Amino acid sequence: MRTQVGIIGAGPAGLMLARLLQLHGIESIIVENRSRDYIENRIRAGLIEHWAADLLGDVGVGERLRKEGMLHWGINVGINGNLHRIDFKALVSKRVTIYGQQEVVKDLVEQRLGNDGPLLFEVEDVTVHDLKSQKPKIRFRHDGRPQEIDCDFIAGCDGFHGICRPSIPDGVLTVFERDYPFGWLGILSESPPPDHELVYSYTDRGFALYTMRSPTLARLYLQCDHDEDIENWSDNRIWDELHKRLGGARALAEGKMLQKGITPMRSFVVEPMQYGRLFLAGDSAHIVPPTGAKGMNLAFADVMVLSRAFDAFYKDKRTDRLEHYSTACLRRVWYAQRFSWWMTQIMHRFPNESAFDRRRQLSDLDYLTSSKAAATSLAEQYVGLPLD
Ligand code: FAS
Ligand code: PHB
Repeated sequence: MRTQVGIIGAGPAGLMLARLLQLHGIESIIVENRSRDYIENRIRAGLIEHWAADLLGDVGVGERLRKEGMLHWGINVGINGNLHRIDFKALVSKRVTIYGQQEVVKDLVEQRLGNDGPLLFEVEDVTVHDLKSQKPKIRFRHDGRPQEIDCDFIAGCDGFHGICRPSIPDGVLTVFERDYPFGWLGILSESPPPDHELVYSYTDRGFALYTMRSPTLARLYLQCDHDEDIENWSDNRIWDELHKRLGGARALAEGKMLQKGITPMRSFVVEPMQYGRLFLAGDSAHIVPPTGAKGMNLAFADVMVLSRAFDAFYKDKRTDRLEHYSTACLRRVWYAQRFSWWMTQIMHRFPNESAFDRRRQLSDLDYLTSSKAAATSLAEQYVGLPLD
């Protein structure tokens, strides 16, 4: 097979890149090692920044988002049961949209297959080759048969555990990382969320986040130990802790738990985000703790930069944007890293924190919820900084 851009991974990054390239008249083939059913039911992010929701509309996959997505013009920050609302409309005239990542994936897959865009599911043994040549290759097995795609470029959109980043020779990439001494125990429950907007709750018992997928489907998270075993958490114990960490600020309805799991918390960035004709985008190049809800949005920002660079190459034979790809992306990546780290350290209890740090953290929360300037800073970053 031959194409202009070979894309590895059908997550938000890979699918959005393929759509943007299609709109620029650039060919691509997506190879994905999971089934369609698996990727369309994988529960992950749920919050879409202002510009990213507009982008989904602009590329023609905004219809269901407009009908089913929930526009939020603010969030609540709870401090031991006292809720303080951060009013995005008043502070930055922008909103966020609550719409499950798997719904975004479903819409993009439907658009792709609906337009006969090549998308191969359940491929195996994917490898990349000749990355420093003018004709890099993707090799894999599909339906048991060895296959090869000749490309001009390869986009590594295969997530944190993919094969693209590890395919770059040792010594080329610089890794920046931080692990956090806790994780998030997340549940999906057939019950109404405690508030029509998100509640980020700091309590002496630890952090909790009360979000949703619909007015009758709550998505709830609890800070837990990083090496926690989900077996130790019965449904009753989870509900009991979720009530306690709401601190009576709102009533919390219980319901049937449809899914529960633990997500580790890490900050991770590799520089540069390219090697020869291999370009990394999304989680394959960077991971943020979900506290700032930046994961999926950063993936979209990367492929906006990458698709424009490919367009400049094919339309005007320009290579400057391709050469500048990493630098262009990394400024926003580090903004998101800083914001996600800051949201994480201000909202969570850290084991072995000093008495000084405890007081400083409470003062940080007090300043955030009583200073218009501090609230505006959070708001502008939370709704999504404008794309350069
Ligand atoms: P993805 O990981 O989404 O997609 C990569 C794709 O590549 C996958 O479909 C994978 O199957 C495929 N792939 C992997 N290896 C391959 C190979 N060798 N060959 C072919 N295909 C391959 N963000 C938030 O903002 N809020 C959240 O609540 C949140 N929850 C999360 C929970 C979990 C468990 C995880 C892992 C992430 C979560 N995130 C959350 C972050 C998440 O939204 C990511 O940022 C987002 O999925 C990144 O999109 P992609 O870069 O496309 O990577
Ligand atoms: C979610 O809805 O899953 C969600 C929202 C905000 C976050 C993290 C997760 O910060």
